[in-house]
Amino acid sequence: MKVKIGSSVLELVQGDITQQDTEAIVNAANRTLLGGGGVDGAIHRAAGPELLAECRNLGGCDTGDAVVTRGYKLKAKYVIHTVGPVYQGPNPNTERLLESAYRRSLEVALTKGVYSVAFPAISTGAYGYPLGEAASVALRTAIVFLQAHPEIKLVRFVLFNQRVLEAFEESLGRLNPA
Ligand code: AR6
Repeated sequence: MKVKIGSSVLELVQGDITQQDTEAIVNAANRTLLGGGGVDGAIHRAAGPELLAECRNLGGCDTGDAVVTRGYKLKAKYVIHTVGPVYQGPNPNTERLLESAYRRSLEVALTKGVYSVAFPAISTGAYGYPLGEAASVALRTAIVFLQAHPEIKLVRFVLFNQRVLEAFEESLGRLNPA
């Protein structure tokens, strides 16, 4: 599924984020930036040990913030590491932090002149954010950002399985961006 936001494209695909050829991919990391399971583990395995070596020098990342490293063995030139919130029930602060993780990732992409970014569904695995709600925050934030920053030409959400893809498709259908 693909929609135009101004002159940019927002795309939903099922797949593995480590295989993406966008200029940057986003990692759903934890505050230590020292690796973990899920998408974080997959990205570190695919990028090779130099990624962890660079992350060690960054001194961590706050929840809702993002930092950038090189992509090493990945096709993507950069990895943008962001930290989503752990879900603890419906709470405007949790939602604000998830929104911030997406927005800060895109702001960091702009600082590197990146024009294409692939995201996983941040916080929807180990961090337990309900899929439908996470999809709506993710898509709303990306759409608002693309409307303000046409320099980013492509935002691709890479959803790991059919269930996550369908949640994002339903949410995008409801948002119905012009
Ligand atoms: N490509 C795309 N999506 C993936 C991949 C992949 N290769 N692997 C998993 N997913 P999670 P979180 C999906 O748990 O909830 C880590 O240990 C998965 O199906 O990776 O933000 C970190 O170090 C789910 O929809 O991230 C943190 O400690 C989504 O990615 C913690 O987990 C996010 O699941 C972060 O938890």
